[in-house]
Amino acid sequence: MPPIVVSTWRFGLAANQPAWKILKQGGSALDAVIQGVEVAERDPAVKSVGYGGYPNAEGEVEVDAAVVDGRSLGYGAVAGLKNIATPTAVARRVMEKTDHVFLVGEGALQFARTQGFQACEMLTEDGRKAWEAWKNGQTDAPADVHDTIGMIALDQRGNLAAACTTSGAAFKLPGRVGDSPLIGSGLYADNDAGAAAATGRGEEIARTCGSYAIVEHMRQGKSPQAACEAVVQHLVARVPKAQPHQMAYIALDKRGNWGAVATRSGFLAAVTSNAENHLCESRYFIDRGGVV
Ligand code: SD4
Repeated sequence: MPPIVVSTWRFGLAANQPAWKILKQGGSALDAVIQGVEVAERDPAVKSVGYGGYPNAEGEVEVDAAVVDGRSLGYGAVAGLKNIATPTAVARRVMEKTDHVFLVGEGALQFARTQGFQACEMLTEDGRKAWEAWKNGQTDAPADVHDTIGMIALDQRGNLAAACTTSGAAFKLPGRVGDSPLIGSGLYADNDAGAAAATGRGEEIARTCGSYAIVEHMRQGKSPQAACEAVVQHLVARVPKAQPHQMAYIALDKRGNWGAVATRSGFLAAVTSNAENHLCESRYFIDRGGVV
């Protein structure tokens, strides 16, 4: 099977590179997506993922992440995790080393420490300045900072996997969790059908279980592109509050065809395979009153 990796936003292209190296060498889709998203998690310039993400209303960075293994429908997730720069790797340990699928807050941190993850300060100088400006009323919370990375991959054995990792909404209420770590909303993967991941305002995305719905549409025979379109159309029809916001999905079927659709213009999917290594602006809805 020719491998392929697809991820969200401009920085997805750099994140795809270690993932692609693993896939090209015959490694697993699961290893690929976890190594891939770690690039964004460790990058302080990415303000909505991992280290350097914008903090919550109390000035603490809380991150959420999940993985889904399409071979077994294995799922692991963490949310409200503080002081760990690589939450997706912790989510994998939850999946592989515990009898559970989801750990939150202090329990997730304790588990990460027992697994050997180093605790670190996640708030950078830039993050602190942005938080202080917001707290002092000098700026509004950025309504649409879109930096969450979702990554989906197909390996040479035909296995699919998905990862999704975020620091969530800037200056959120402590404890707030969006769609990203929720199976079926932020991500999904099933070797028998396909994989999908989401980015954008989790309060709206979480309502329609869109990643699961996309995979089910592909199972019924829709292309990844048609599956994403159906789900974004359903989202904006059923959740009118979604309309002003940028929300996007990426999808991959079990043969390596991919698709991407967003509610608004400007969404970029990063695609890396033998044939492609580039950013693609996805088709979008709303801005021009329909499918564009
Ligand atoms: C969240 N979906 O926590 C994430 C944020 C995001 O682009 O994707 N921003 O709601």
